[in-house]
Amino acid sequence: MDFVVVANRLPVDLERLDDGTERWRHSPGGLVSALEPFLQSRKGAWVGWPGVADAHVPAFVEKDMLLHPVALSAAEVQDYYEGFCNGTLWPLYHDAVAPPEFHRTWWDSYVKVNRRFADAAAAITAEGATVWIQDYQLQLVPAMLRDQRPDLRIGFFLHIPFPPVELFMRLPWRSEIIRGLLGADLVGFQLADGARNFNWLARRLLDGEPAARTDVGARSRSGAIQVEGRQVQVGAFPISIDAQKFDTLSRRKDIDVRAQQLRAELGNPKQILLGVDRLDYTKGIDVRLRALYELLVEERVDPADVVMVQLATPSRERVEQYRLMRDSIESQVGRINGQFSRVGHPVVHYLHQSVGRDELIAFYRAADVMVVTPVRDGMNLVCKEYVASRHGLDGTLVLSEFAGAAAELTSALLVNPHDLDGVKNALLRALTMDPAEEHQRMRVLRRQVLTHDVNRWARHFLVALGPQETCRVSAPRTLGSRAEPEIFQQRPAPEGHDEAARERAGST
Ligand code: GDG
Repeated sequence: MDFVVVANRLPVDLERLDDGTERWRHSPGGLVSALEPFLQSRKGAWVGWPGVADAHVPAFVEKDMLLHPVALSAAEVQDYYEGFCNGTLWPLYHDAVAPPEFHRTWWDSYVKVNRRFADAAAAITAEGATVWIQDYQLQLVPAMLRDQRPDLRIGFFLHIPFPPVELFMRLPWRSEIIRGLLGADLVGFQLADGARNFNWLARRLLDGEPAARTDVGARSRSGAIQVEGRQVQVGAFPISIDAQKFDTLSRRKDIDVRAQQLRAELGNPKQILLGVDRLDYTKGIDVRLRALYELLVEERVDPADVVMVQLATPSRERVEQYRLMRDSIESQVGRINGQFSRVGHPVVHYLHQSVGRDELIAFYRAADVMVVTPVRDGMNLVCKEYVASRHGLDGTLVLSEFAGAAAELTSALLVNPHDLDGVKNALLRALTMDPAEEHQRMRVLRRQVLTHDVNRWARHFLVALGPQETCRVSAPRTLGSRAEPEIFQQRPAPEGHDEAARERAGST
């Protein structure tokens, strides 16, 4: 294999049914949504855990990808996955919005499992090949892999925020993590802030080791670090979605019919607010429910006119913090419905389940206002999916400033999720927005999303990773009628505000 992705999860989950049989199911989540289309086109391999303990499954081919399962024992699921990944790193990297726990047994398991992933990747990768390691679960793999296979070109991308320096410094194993990441040739972050934090920490934590020196580039977006005679590139690569696919699907007649049907099933309210998230405490589901509750209490929103749909995909259900959060959100939903619903007409429709892709797009089509209020989010793909599904230019996006996507989607109604009055005002503004303003904002948002898709993200990353990738990446695709010329270069081009700024200035 000359191109290998290494991620905690495979793009399919193994399911064990009650009758003892097993089957594979496509797994939802940002990482899979982002990478799968790209990897399929490269016919590469994907190394990952199948999602259940003690599954010793041989490699197999699925949708043109070689899937290579890595087994985890039940104890490793507890200590590595639920423990160090989701009880230590996830909250710490999301601004410690929940208290991170530090346990040495969890760390030991993290080291052991990272080594297993590195061994698996080393075994199936061809001489001089490219390996792309994904996310916070595998931060030690770059250095472990380099030790075994110095011939490889190794990239690492972090999907979640890289925390401010003073938070990262709490981690007892901070130097080990930085050294693990520096095994890569390219370390990518969603935003320039993450890249800057990492640059600073690498300099600080490896100080005294003469081999490490950082040269922060002239542009703040990226820099390079010298480690043991190698150069490690550091940069920001904001991830995106397969925007063209969402645009095409959202125009399909059957999806449109289903969207109308959904509206009717919801009682044909004047307006529908929509939230779509993994049920996670970082996503701010509680924030939007509290805002809606207060607006109803203050009679600024009429429960006869407005319905909120919250799709909450089950997530990490064995982790205590997630169980507590679920109880709290469900009690908020119960309170709103108990106080403001009529028989047969709940104000909040809450689905703790995953829906199919077409159904999800039908919800995006049906919703007048998309509410995305995370207290911290690396990027957030849902808001981009909503925008890509609104070809009629109607619909309003309320978006947290603390989602990575806010740096690009500046024409959304941006809110601080900690400012409840601000969120309430933004919801009201969205519900009462004049159609001309709605269209103008959506036009700018769509231009950004349709010209900055996941293919572009992957291409930019791989071109920055190595010149040999330049000739292998797929040709630029035409996106919509106003496609942007694609520029191959070593460093990512400045993204984000430019497109929106030009549009506002009326120069495109
Ligand atoms: C991490 C980072 C970053 C959700 N419910 C259903 C469903 N989904 C899909 C959405 C979207 C994905 O899951 C969620 O992506 P997000 O980006 O919103 O969030 P995370 O899972 O936390 O992803 C995040 C991302 O990685 C990529 O780098 O943006 O910041 O936390 O694609 O559509 N899909 C279906 N049914 C559902 O019920 N079919």
